[in-house]
Amino acid sequence: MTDEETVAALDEQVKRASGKRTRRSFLAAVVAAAGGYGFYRWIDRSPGDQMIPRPLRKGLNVDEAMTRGVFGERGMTPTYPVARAEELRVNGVYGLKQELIPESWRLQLVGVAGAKQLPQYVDDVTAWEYRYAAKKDEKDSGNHDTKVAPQGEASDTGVKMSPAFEAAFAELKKTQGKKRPRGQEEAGESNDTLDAGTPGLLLKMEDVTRFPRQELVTQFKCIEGWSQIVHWGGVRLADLLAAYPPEKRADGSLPKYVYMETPDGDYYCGYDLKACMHAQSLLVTEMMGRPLGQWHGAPLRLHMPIKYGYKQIKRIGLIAYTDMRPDDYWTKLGYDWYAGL
Ligand SMILES: Nc1nc2c(c(=O)[nH]1)N[C@H]1C(S)=C(S)[C@@H](COP(=O)(O)O)O[C@H]1N2
Ligand SMILES: [Mo]
Repeated sequence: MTDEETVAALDEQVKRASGKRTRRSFLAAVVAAAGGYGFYRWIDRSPGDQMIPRPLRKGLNVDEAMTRGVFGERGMTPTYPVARAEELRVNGVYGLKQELIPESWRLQLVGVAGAKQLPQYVDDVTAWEYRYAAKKDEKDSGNHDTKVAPQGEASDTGVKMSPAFEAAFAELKKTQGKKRPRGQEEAGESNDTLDAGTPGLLLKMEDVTRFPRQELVTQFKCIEGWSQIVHWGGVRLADLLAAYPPEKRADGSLPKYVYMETPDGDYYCGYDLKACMHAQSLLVTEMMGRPLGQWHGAPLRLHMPIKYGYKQIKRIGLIAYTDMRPDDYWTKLGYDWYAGL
């Protein structure tokens, strides 16, 4: 999509906010998808590498260029009957290790056009204080096994520390007040953590769930090699972004990226704006017909079936538009940023 097309898509999403998707638009999508697939097969069967448009080859690996060039983040993921859906395992709990008090949740939105005129505007979104339940059990603190949901917080107490570390930690706590330092996991702090004093919106859950409710039964794929069919419920990320569109740059174009992170900044993901505008990219509040559980990312997580699981951030605290390719937890540790399927 060009920037103009993305703007048009955002406009289109606003018009559709009534929730009425016409049969014709669905048909057009089917025809477009089928056409895309035919074209893909044609390229697939073609000899040599000449079929890949030259600009796409630059700096990109062939797989990514093919997917981007042919589908342009628009290809639709297959969907399944609800009966085939199963309980999703819990995998990866970075950013979830403290138990968030649901009432203290807000969605920070940064880079929105005309934000100052909106009732949810605040001068400093980073000043919002997420509250966490008191620790119940310290015995699993420091457990970084991503397969196991920890019992308590990875805490600053109950862990044996060297005197030198203890002194350094005490110093850190003094400078940071009572706030837990951000980026407590292997990949460390994000390069895109907001500076104090960043203005933006603080949305409540009702600002998110006011969009047409969507259900989707799709395959969730983790790069570790497993996949599961899951029943999701929520709203389209595109609907939220269309309602709070990004500020345009000086030349009238839109920022290319979206950045998200957990309230504690321990887990973070970067996306192309186009991937976020995909009709199957969902802000999830329900799984398997029930409210989303803590370990699956309550109160709000992302499901983006055109990407691997590691892009499907749980417990979203911040969504920010940005011009520069945002930092990404697993990319920092060597995984592909694009992560397309
Ligand atoms: N906050 C957060 N989100 C996350 C992760 C994580 O560790 N923390 N792991 C990712 C990975 S690698 C996967 S496979 C999925 C797993 O989602 P699930 O636990 O609901 O199955 O969450 C993704 N989102
Ligand atoms: Mo994963």
